[in-house]
Amino acid sequence: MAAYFVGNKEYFPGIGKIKYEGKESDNPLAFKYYDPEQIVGKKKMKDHLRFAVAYWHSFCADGSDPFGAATHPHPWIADAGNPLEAAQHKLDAAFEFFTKLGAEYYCFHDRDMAPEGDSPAESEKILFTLVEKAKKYQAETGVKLLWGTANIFTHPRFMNGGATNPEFPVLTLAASQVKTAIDATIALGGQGYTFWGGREGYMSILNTDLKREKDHLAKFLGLARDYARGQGFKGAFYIEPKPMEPTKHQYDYDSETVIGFLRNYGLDKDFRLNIEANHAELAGHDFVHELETAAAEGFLGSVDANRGEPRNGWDTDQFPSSYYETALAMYAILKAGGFTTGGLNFDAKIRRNSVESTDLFEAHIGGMDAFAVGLRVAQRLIDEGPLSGFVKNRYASFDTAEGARFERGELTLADLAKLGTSYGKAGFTSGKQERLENILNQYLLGL
Ligand code: XLS
Ligand code: CA
Ligand code: CA
Repeated sequence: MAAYFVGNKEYFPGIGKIKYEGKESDNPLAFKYYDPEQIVGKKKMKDHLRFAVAYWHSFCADGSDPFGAATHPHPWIADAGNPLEAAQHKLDAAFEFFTKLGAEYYCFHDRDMAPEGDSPAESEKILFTLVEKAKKYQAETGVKLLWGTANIFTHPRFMNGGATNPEFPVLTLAASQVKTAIDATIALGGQGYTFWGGREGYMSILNTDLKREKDHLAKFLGLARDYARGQGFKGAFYIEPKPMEPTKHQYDYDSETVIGFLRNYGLDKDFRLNIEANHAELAGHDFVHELETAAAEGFLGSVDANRGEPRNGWDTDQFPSSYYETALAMYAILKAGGFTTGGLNFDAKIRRNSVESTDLFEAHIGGMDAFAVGLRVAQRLIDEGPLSGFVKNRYASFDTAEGARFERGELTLADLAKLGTSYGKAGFTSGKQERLENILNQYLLGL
């Protein structure tokens, strides 16, 4: 992929294509571990990791927070005469960034790419002006769309929800946005379509018919799927769990909850999960717990690669930097067979005080290096099996004889009880947690 800038202006001047220079390099604008062409296991690093840049954080977020004004004055907005022109320049900047960084994928919401018009029809027209341009840039650069989505949470009309809004007219407006965003995703050859229900939950149970809202959500998701399939969409649908924020309670709380919900409403054939590290933390789980829970039931689809701040109770969306976390995450992903339609989307933003244009590059470089390290450690763990061997052995008593009969469903509770009287003293086998943690540390440092 050649570094490319489109339009007339270079938005990241002085920065060329980011290269792999290896771990001895002290160049902040080079990869130390992410070597896209390097083979790990049976695939190239880039094909394992399938990195995506999040349009909303990298090109729309302006550094503002509830206590302070914007700190990231984007040149692609400053040099535009109107919102449509700004959106076009933003697209130019985005493709310049993707290609210089060497990320092969991106993800976007409808409203990230294009401003809203005065009516749904006008909004659709504006979005498609940008989609046509994005399609051309994709063809020229080889960058692909990992997934698209609709923002049905920012506009004030969605203050009481989108698909779960108590007012039917609002639900129809949400539907018109989702339909158009699906059309845009299909037009761009998107490999997935994501639903994150930021306002699909409630603030107060006193004004909420929880059962009705969940039924509406399920119906809405089913209709969206039917529409997309009818239009020939072959990709994956993702639900992205998050327990709260901006609602007090979000229906898509965590992996386990979403899997139950999908099965309950017969949506489990088409929908998979998009797991975000920061959301896992907000749900009181480890990132790897959410991944393993999804993988155990065949629901692991894609990942929003970021991190939270354990001492803050909100969604800080920081760039991933912990090798420990990325190694465990990649271990879970590789064990599940790796990504098919999914990938690692950096749903992460640079800090409010990261105000130099190189900061956005350094943030992504660090995240990509962190996952490259995680991948290599995970592949070694798989090849050499120090953890899986232990785990397998731990359950060995279910592999043969009566244990195996229990797993096959051939024993009754009375059978088990009878066996129980014959075993005598059992259960005093070490879990060896400390040894396994030591082994993991050895592997982490063994690069
Ligand atoms: C917000 C979510 C959101 C989704 C896409 O917390 O992470 O950005 O990923 O709508
Ligand atoms: Ca996310
Ligand atoms: Ca988040």
